[in-house]
Amino acid sequence: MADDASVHLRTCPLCEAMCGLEVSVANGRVGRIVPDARDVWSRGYICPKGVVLGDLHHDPDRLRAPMVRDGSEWKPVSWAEAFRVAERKLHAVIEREGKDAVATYIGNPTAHNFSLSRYVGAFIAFSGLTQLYSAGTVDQWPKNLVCALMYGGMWSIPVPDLDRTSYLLMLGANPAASQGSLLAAPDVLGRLDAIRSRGGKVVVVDPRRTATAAHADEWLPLRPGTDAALLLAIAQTLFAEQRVRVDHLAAHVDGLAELERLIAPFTPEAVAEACAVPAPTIRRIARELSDARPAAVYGRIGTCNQEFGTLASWLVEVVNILTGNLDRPGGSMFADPVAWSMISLRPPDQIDGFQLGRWRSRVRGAPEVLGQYPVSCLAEEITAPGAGQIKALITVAGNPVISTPDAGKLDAALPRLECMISVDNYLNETTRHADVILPGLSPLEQPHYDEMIWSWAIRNAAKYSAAIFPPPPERPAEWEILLTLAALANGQRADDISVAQLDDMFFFGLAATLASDPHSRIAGRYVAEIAAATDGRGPERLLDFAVRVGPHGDAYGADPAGLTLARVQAEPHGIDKGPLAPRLPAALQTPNRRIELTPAWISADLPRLQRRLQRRADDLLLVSRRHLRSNNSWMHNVEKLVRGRDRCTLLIHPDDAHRFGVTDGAPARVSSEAGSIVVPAEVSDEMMPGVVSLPHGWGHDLDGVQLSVAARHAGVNNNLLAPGTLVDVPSGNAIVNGIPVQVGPLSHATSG
Ligand SMILES: Nc1nc2c(c(=O)[nH]1)N[C@H]1C(S)=C(S)[C@@H](COP(=O)(O)OP(=O)(O)OC[C@H]3O[C@@H](n4cnc5c(=O)[nH]c(N)nc54)[C@H](O)[C@@H]3O)O[C@H]1N2
Ligand SMILES: Nc1nc2c(c(=O)[nH]1)N[C@H]1C(S)=C(S)[C@@H](COP(=O)(O)OP(=O)(O)OC[C@H]3O[C@@H](n4cnc5c(=O)[nH]c(N)nc54)[C@H](O)[C@@H]3O)O[C@H]1N2
Ligand code: SF4
Ligand SMILES: [Mo]
Repeated sequence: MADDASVHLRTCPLCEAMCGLEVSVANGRVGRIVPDARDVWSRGYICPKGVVLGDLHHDPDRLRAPMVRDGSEWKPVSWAEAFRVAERKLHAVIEREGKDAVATYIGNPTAHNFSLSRYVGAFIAFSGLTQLYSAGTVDQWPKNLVCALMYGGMWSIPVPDLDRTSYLLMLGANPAASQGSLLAAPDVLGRLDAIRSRGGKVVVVDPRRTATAAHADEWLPLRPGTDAALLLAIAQTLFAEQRVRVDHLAAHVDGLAELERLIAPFTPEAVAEACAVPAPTIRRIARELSDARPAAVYGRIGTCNQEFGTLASWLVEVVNILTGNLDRPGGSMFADPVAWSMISLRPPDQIDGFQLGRWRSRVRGAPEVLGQYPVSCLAEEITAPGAGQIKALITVAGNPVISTPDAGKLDAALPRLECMISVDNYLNETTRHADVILPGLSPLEQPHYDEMIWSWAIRNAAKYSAAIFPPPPERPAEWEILLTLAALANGQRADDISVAQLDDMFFFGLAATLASDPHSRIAGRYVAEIAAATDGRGPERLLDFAVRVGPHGDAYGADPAGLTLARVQAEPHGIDKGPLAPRLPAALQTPNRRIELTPAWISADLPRLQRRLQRRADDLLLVSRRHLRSNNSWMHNVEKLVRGRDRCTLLIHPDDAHRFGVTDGAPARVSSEAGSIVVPAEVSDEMMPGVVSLPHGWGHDLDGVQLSVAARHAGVNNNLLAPGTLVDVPSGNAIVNGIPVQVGPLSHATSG
């Protein structure tokens, strides 16, 4: 490995672009990182975050030993000691109150981490803990819900086929910053340019004229929260002008007539004022979409964590279907990843179609959706006394004190827990409340192969990266930490746990599940045969299995020329199996293997949208934004990424700045029903009037946080302004885009 000077190929684990990198190492330290031009997937693409993997690895603030808290003092302890403390604390709660008093919060890096992404499901299944919260309900829950109901899998998410489309309508996404989301594609902007240079068109719908909009033919500003109305009017136009062409989809779709009836009232004229988009523009977009062959509609975070996240996400699919663009090259397609992903399994309790609202949250009575309550319920479930009150919390790679609505309430609630255990690499705004922090390995100390992301990638490819540095002796990988925590939750003693045994249970359980699935490539095979053909443990064994049962795998001998993990490893720049191919009806997992166009759970929300169209427009709405050099809340501790101009600013249109007495560069006060913050204003006509924008992920100046660089670039937390009661009704997803706010100069607000 990495003692003398050496160069290592490595897939960047930081975002969905999955860029191939060349990492130079000398004397145990990471040196230059450059893009791997021969990577079959990213072909030399990179962003400024990829080059700081070494800074993350060597960050003195990154935890390398488990930490136990005593009052406000932290001390590093041995792993055995840390698990014993976790056992004592957790068992005390469970013995007295039962497992319902224990909640788990799963955060975003889970999706990008070799161990966590494969073992968080094992943790949930084996721990028997049912109070599950995640960053998913501030993110893509509406998409998960829509795809579960329409296509039968919560992760059966079609992706716009960027490289072959001739028209892209993109709503609520800014890949110039995010690099693509639920859309894995390196260099999205270059691909947008390519659409245009081959004669196609790109339209960006966003209240902000983003850097992505600069790569589009047309920027369409719209009032936050009204994407669903816009898309309804587009769909209505398609029907009204006899432009509905479901083509090849006709044989797979149920509910077309009902859809036409439901959306009839939503004419362009009926929605134009609420959307702030003129009716003729809406009609024109509908016609362009229907004339362009092929075309794709894509909606992301701005269409999800907003007032009508589910309706908007549903209508993205609906318009793709009505224009005949679902499952068509250049339209919106289902990936078929080289390595089979666990996320394609239906939850065991949802086999016969998804049941929703099976139980309700204790305090506000929110229905569960796909097994979760809105994360904004967490604070009240911790603080409101009574049976079922949450007394223990396990966080896994999450920073909800920054990332979730009503952040101040959660921050105040966490100290009331009797037990908090965090699997996390930093002592930050959330984990400072923990009793025990269990750090994972650095990404460079473990192999990498994305588990979920390939399920919505624009090509079917595969690439494996080996660890660059050996894991320090005695340090468990995160999959071992998760299995240990699961066993602790089940009443086992820390000293008695056999991780290997649990891992075998998990592996053979998965093998048995696929062997009994008539659609799998190992249908009817014996688990013993699979077991005999496999060795190793942990995520690598699972990965070998996933490759072998995948569409190009050897299926354990059924196709001897097929792929195994060893064969993937033999191609360090990756294996490319080409662009996406049509997958209907195989991609469908609905009980009748057909697409449900108008699920009742979703269409029941249309009256709420009707009421919004009647509502008087708010004066000023707050939306969120991302920056290329940030990653949610946790990369502000890298000097190279935070130096330069302050990025945590309130973007405001000059007319609004004038109207509210705010000047460029001066502090402004922003207030909402939930709270009030002070932040420098940045006056810019890139905002549409009536909408202001703040980045999320900032606010690092809290006591006890051990992030020396981030503390000097603290910024403010925009989730102090997001009322936790605001959720998209069908999904329970938080509304953090489109929050009514008041803005004024600091002086006014303080004297008033
Ligand atoms: N206002 C507003 N709020 C938002 C959003 C928004 O657009 N606006 N976006 C939402 C979205 S889309 C998301 S995904 C959420 C994110 O919400 P979270 O997932 O809660 O937040 P992150 O900032 O991603 O926090 C990641 C945590 O994981 C830790 N970590 C990083 N790498 C590793 C690792 O390898 N292993 C372990 N164990 N820990 C690790 C970090 O130290 C940090 O504590 O925020 C949401 N919140
Ligand atoms: N550099 C970087 N990359 C990231 C992340 C990061 O923090 N930094 N986070 C990662 C994560 S967890 C995710 S989920 C993805 C998200 O990836 P994207 O979905 O591309 O997210 P954003 O870049 O926040 O862009 C969202 C856009 O929606 C707009 N918007 C807000 N409200 C509305 C609305 O009501 N309607 C419409 N049409 N638009 C609206 C905003 O102005 C913004 O331009 O990015 C991922 N990649
Ligand atoms: S775009 Fe940047 S952060 Fe994302 S994978 Fe590539 S180098 Fe890493
Ligand atoms: Mo996210």
